[in-house]
Amino acid sequence: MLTVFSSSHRLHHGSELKDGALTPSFEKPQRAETVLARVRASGLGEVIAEQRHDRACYVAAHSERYVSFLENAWSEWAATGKSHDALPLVWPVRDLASAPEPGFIDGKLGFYAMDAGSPITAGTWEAVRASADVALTGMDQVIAGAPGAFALCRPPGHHAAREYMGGYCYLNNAAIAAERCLAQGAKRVAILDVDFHHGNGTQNIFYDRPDVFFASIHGDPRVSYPYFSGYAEETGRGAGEGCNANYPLPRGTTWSHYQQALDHALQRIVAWRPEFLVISLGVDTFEHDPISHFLLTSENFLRLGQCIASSGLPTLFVMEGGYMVDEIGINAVNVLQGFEASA
Ligand code: SP5
Ligand code: ZN
Repeated sequence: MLTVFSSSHRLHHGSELKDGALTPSFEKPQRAETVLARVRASGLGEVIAEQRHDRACYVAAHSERYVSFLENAWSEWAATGKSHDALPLVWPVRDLASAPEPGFIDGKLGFYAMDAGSPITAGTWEAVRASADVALTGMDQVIAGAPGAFALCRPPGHHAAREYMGGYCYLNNAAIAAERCLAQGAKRVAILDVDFHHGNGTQNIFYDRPDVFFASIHGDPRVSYPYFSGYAEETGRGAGEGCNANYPLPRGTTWSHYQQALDHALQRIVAWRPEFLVISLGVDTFEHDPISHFLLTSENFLRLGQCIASSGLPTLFVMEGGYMVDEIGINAVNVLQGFEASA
């Protein structure tokens, strides 16, 4: 299987507000380097660089003003004399939600963010754009006929909604890849999100769309980030009703229970008859992940890849979360090797 990778991810490394203190982000450059090293050591296949894609490919999944915000945020922040990471400090909650876009960077940061976990640094935009290009380049390979491809994206994307960043995510790489399929002529694309956290951004982007089916298996939002979405009752809206499927699972979930949700999600996807499948591949479901609460083993990730292959669909794997850096490479590549072994 081909892997797409961009060294530009190294330009993004920042801080997050965790347990009330500013600390180095769990989402760090070493994550992608460890996965790349495992891809090479395992002989998975060729590694290629990303191809630059048009800005319109990002705007397909996001609003114009949000992409402009991401492009300009660092320079607007730096113009106020600051050199440390930009993080939001005020948000337009409930009754303030219809406020217009502020004209000053401190207000814009809260307007376009869901949390204080997504810092903007000097190199963030270049890394973010390259990460979306990695997903687009991988998707182009699958559209051209590859049965599978791996987009080794960093930063991740699935918490990024049409108009806000969050959870270490800025552009939604999986959503941008799905939009690419549709722009190239596909009629139906499915996205399956197996990251520990609900893919709220992907759900947001496609919630009223009949041409993209979104399924997510994740920690129950009653007790797990992002807390405000991921309930089973969220099934889509309007023309998109029935095209969104959430599988919230309790803390401590092991493979036997996880696999039941996975089989159900894959059955629904296959029955919906998509032309392509995008996997939001987080491996923070691992038993030793430092910020998550499922108990999958490294061996279980091989099984996960086998189950995905059973759908028989051309599949793009898009890297999302996974914070146990020692094993992130083994676990991510196990999914890909499990897929290849039974594809
Ligand atoms: C892409 C992705 O996986 N994003 C995850 C973002 C999670 N951010 C907040 C996690 C808060 C967990 N609290 C940590 C407590 C550790 N003791
Ligand atoms: Zn996650």
